[in-house]
Amino acid sequence: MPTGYVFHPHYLWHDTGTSDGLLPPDPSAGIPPGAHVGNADTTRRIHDLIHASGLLRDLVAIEPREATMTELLRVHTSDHVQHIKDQSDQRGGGDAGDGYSPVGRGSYRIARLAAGGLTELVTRVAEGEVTNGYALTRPPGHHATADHAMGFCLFNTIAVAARHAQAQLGLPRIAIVDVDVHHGNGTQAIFYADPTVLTISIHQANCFPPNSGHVRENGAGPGAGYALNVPLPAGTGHAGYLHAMHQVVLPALDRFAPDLILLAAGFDANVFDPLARQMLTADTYRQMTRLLVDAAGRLCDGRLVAAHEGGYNPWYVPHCALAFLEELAGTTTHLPDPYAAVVAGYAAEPLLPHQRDAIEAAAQLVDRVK
Ligand code: 6DK
Ligand code: ZN
Repeated sequence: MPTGYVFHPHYLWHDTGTSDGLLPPDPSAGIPPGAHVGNADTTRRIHDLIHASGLLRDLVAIEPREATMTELLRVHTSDHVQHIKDQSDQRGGGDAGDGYSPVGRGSYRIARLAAGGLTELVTRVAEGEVTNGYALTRPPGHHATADHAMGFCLFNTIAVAARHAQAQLGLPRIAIVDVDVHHGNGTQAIFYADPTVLTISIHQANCFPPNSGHVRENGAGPGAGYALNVPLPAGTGHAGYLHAMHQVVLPALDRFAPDLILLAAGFDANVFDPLARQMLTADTYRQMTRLLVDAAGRLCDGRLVAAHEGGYNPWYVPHCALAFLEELAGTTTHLPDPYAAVVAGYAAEPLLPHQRDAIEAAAQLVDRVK
C-alpha cells in the first residue's frame, strides 16, 4: 500500500518575518535584519526535491484541512488558541510569546492547517487508504504545550493528531518518537501523566529548550515510565543515533506495542545544521527510518505517520528528508547523497564512550514501559 504525502503552499506562507537568525533586528544591539532561521526556504526546497526526484509520483497526495476547534481543544486551552489568533490578526503579525516564535499575519490559520493536515493523514492511514505518510507542515509543533507557544511552534500538531486517533479512529495506544535535535518538551508535557501515549525524544543534550529533556524526566502519576529521553552529547553522529535506536527506541516500542507510531521528523541533527552540533548524514536518516518502518510493520500494520519539525541547512536538509521519505515509501530515486563524499571523513566517527554512557542511562528505564 502507498505512502501519503501532505503539503500545501500555505505552509510556505507562514511568515517568520525579519530577524538576524533568531533575534529581532536591533541596530543598537548590532543585530541586522535578515531572514529568520525558521523561514520557508528549506521547506520549499524539500518539496521541490521530492517533486524533482520523481518520488512525488509514487506518493498519494492528501489535501490538508484546518484542524477543527474540537480537535485543537483536545490539546490546547481556549486561551492559547485565542492568543495565537489575536497575534495573527495584528497588522504585521506578532510573536507567540518567547520572542523568537514569530506569528505572521494569518499564521493562525496556517498553524491550524498544519495540525489538520497531519490529523487528516492519520485518518487516511487508519482507514487503510495509505499505509504510512509524511506531512511536510509549517509551522512546527513539538515545543508547543497546552497553554503556550515557544521555539517557533504555535500548536502541537502531533499531539492534536494523537488525540484525534484515540478519540475518533479506534487507535488507543500511541507512541511518539521525536528525532528533532531539540527536545520535544511540549509533546512530553502534554502526555506526561498519560500512560496511553509513550513519548520518546532523542536530542542534543542542553540544546533547546534550556534545562529540558533530562533522562530523569520519565513521566508522572499514571504516566510514570511513559516519557523517555535520550539526551546525546554534542558531536554524536551516525553510530550514536543508531545505537540509541537499538538500545532505547526499538525495545521501548516493542514493549509498548502501539496502535500507531507518530514521528516528529526534524532533520536538524544533520552534520551541517546551524542550530545544533550533531553529525547525522542522509544515510543515518535512511537507516533510522528503515528501523521505524520495520517496527511499525511488526507492531501496528505499518502505521507510521511523520510530521515535519526542524532542519535549518537549506542545501542538506532536502537530501536528508528525501532519504527518509524514500525509505518510508519503500522505494528509491537512485539519487545519491551529493554531499556523501564531503562528510565521509568527518561524520564517520565510531560510537564514543560518553555517548554509550548517555544511551545506557536511558536504556535502564525501558523496562518501566509496559
Ligand atoms: N534558543 C525546532 O527545530 C525549533 O525544534 C528549535 C528552536 C531553537 C530556538 C533557538 C535557541 C535559545 C537557546 C538557549 C536559551 C534561550 C534560547 F520546533 C522546531 F522547529 F522543530 O536555541
Ligand atoms: Zn529542532
